[in-house]
Amino acid sequence: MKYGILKLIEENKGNHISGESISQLLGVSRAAVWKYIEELRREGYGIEASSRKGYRLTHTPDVLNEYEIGKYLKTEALGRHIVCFDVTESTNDAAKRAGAEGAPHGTLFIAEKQTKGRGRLGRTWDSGYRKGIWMSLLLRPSISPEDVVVVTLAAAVAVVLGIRDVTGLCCGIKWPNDIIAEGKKLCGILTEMNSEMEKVNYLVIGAGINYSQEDLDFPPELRGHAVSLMTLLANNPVRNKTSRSIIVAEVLNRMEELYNMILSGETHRIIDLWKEYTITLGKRVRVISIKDEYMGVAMDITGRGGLLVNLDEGVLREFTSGEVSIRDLE
Ligand code: BT5
Repeated sequence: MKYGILKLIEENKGNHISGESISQLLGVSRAAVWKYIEELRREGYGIEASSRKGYRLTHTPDVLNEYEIGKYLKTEALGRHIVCFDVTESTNDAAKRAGAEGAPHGTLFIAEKQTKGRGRLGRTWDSGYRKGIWMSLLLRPSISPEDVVVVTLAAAVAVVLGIRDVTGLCCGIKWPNDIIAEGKKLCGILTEMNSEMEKVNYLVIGAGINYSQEDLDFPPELRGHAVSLMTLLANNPVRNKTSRSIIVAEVLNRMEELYNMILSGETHRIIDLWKEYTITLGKRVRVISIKDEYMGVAMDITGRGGLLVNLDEGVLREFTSGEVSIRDLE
């Protein structure tokens, strides 16, 4: 109801709409309309109220909610249920809990701040209040567990394409799924799954996209290594037309296209797109696996998303997990 009222006010584009009209159109009391307007103002919407003329929208804040994201969504399933938190520990944890409780395929969990944002292997993900897009998507794909890595690759491609669609900015993908711009990390992706031997019960794809941090907003150890979208768009007029909601929606729009390709057996198209945007292939890399460290040249990505490296000792080896550092970026 709250966003129904907002929609009516917004549709009047700069004109006033009376409380009476809203209450008649939506079938709620005028007192209720007033209460919802107050809630919207607390969320940051500028709504002017005049006793004679009614309400007028004067400012839309950069908040993440189902209404703002929904304006730009073209999907059928992804993001059609959205759970928004002001503060939560980790949206991946929220998505996993909901996954276990039967939440529908495509549900999006998104937070203004995470207090325990996670990276891979227990690392932390810095997730400051309203500074980024901290989101997790719950998927229920009918694929086998070994194909999950392709969904992760698709998520990286979706972030790159979504950002490019909105801003024109071209980012690169560092294997397996870091999004890099100007040599710094703009986004990280954490995929977690609940599966049986043959079957995935649900998959959670978490993405953290830095949006408005200045260098000093990052903890000291990340400065110079992390970057935000607004920093990348400094002096670019697109900056003022971009919002976190648009980016979220466009990433989901792209993700649904790619996800449908996977379901229809076209995983090679995901791999091809991933290769088009990667900055890893053809570079000298150091691969750090759980046990060892290797040096070589990254040659290719395999059909199941592994990285094929021509090691210095002359052997070709596939890595399916591990850390890669690209010598040129070090
Ligand atoms: C990742 O891990 O890059 C996956 C990050 C996923 C974060 C999202 S946010 C929504 C969802 N909910 C969660 O709890 N997580 C997901 P990894 O490859 O392990 O990289 C982690 C490393 O990136 C850290 O050890 C830092 O060095 C660095 N890092 C931490 N915060 C960062 C940030 N905001 N921007 C850039 N780098 C960061």
